[in-house]
Amino acid sequence: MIRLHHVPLARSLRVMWLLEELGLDYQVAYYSIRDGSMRSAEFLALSPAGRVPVLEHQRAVWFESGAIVQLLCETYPEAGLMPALGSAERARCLEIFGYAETVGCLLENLNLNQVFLRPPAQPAPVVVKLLNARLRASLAAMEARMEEEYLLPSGFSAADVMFAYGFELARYYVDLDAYPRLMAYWARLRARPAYVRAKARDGVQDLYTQEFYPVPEGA
Ligand SMILES: N[C@@H](CCC(=O)N[C@@H](CS)C(=O)NCC(=O)O)C(=O)O
Repeated sequence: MIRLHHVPLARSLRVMWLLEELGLDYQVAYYSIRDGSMRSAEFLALSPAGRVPVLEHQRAVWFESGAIVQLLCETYPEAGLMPALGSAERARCLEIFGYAETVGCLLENLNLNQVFLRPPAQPAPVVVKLLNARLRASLAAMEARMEEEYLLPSGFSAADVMFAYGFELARYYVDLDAYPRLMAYWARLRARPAYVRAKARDGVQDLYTQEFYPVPEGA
């Protein structure tokens, strides 16, 4: 039995996409960040910080998207979605796993300021401006390195699943046309049948109510 605990458009989409790439059967338990369902005692027993993703995999329970992605790749090595232990590409792959969360944390902080704060709380314009600049710099660095079709020279891998999720979300905060190589890369990834299947199961997101969140005036 495999069950993914998932919020539409959250980091659990990384795991959903990988499960589809691996061709595994899985159930999905859907949550919302807004309705309190992730603060239930039952969910907190699975996820100490009350976050998604959580993956129940046979008798194991795994949290943290990067760890889950790595564990799945190691459990199903025949899919070849992570380079061999000790190889130079493995090092690059793990760097990208971490980098994906550098981007993920910037997005999370932008979300807190721009999406989740409710009046009378107000976003801090200077903080949003700084987060936005850091996000643009993180993407620009990847744009500069994007020389191959995928992030690893050997081809599509779990590193793409980890990083591309954040690139997809960054569109709410930055103009992605500033990164033409990443845009072409993202178009290749979006066309993958496994990604299309994952999006079909993702569900309807209730996080973003605008197409774009500019840096507030006066920053
Ligand atoms: N580093 C963790 C972060 C997990 C995380 O923050 N998930 C968000 C959704 S993208 C969440 O569950 N947020 C719930 C909340 O903030 O209450 C991972 O990669 O799994």
